[in-house]
Amino acid sequence: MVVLSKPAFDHFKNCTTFFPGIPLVDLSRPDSKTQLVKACEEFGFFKVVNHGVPIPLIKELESEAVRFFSLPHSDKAKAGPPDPFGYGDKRIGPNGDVGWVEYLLLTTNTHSGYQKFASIFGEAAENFRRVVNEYVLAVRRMACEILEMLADGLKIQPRNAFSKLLMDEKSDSVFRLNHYPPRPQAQLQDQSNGRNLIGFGEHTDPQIISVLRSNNTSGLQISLKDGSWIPVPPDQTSFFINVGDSLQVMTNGRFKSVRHRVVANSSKSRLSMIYFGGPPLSEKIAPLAALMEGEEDSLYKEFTWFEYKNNAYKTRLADNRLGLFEKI
Ligand code: GA4
Repeated sequence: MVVLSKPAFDHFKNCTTFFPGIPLVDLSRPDSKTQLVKACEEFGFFKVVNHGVPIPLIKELESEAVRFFSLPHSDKAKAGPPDPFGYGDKRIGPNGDVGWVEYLLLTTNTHSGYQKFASIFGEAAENFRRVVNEYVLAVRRMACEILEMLADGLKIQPRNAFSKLLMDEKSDSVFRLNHYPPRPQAQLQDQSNGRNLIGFGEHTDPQIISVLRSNNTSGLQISLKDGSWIPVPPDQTSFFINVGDSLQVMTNGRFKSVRHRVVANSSKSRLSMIYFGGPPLSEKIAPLAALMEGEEDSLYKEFTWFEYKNNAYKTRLADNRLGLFEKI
C-alpha cells in the first residue's frame, strides 16, 4: 500500500500564506459572479450552496453507488477493467499510479462503460443508468450556470462562451464514482507513524470544470500556491467546484487549475461522485480573444482537447500536464 513520506498535516508548518478558508459561494445571491471570479483566480476551488440540484436525486445516486460498491469484488471486477471506462480498483490511469480507492468511470454522452455493467447487472443496471443520467443533467445545468456567471464576471460575450462546450452533443465529459474504503485496521491502530495513506494522488483535472459531491467523510485536500495542503471539510449537501487545466488555458492563466488529492485516513468509507465537464475532442483550447488585453500574448501553444487528452493518458497523475503546452 502506498504511503506518503511526510507526517500528516506537517505541511501546515510550511504554510506561509494566511488561509481564510474554502471560498463559499451562494449561487442565489446577486453578487455571486464577482465571488466566483475571485475564487477561481485565488484558489481554482470553491464550495457552492443554493445550487438547485435536488437532494433526493443526490441521495438516490448515493444509494445506487453504495449498492454497487457493496457487491463482492469478483462481481465488480466483471465491470472492469477501466480502459478507460469501467470499474477499477487501486490502479489509477495506465501508468502505474495506485491509491486506496475503487471506482467506476463512465462517459456521459455515449454508453461505453455501461455495457460491461449492464451485461452483469441486468435490470438493476437500467435503474442505475437512469439515475446517473438524471444526476449528470442536473449537475451539468449547475456547472453551466456557474460558467455563465464566470463569463459575466469576466465581461465575456457571449455568456455561453465556456458553457456551450459542455452543452455540445459531442462534449467529452466524464462521470466518476469513487469509493475510499475505511483505512485498514492495522494502520488505524498505528497512528504513531503519523503517515497519510493516499486515496487518490495529487493531480489537476484536465477538463474545463469539475463538480464534486461527497458523503460526510473527510479526505479531500487542495494545494495552495505556496504548496501547503488544506483539508476540505466535507459537506454532503453542497458541491465543490474545481477549475480544470482547460479553463486555465481559456482564461490565459487568470483562473488556476487546482492541485488536489484525497487522503484515506478515516475509519469511515468515503464516497464521492464527480462530473468532469470537457469540450468536444476537436475543440481548439486557447485563450478567449475577448479576454486578451492590449498586446497580451497567449501563455500556451495552441492544441485541441484531443491532443491534450491523448497526452494526459501518457502521464503520471502528479505530472504537470500543461507544462508541455506552455510557451517558454
Ligand atoms: C484526473 C481527472 C479524472 O479523474 C480523470 C483521470 C484519469 C483516469 O483516472 O483515468 C487520469 C487523470 C484524470 C489524469 C492523467 C491520466 C488520466 C489518470 C491518469 C494518470 C478521469 C481524467 O480525465 O484525468
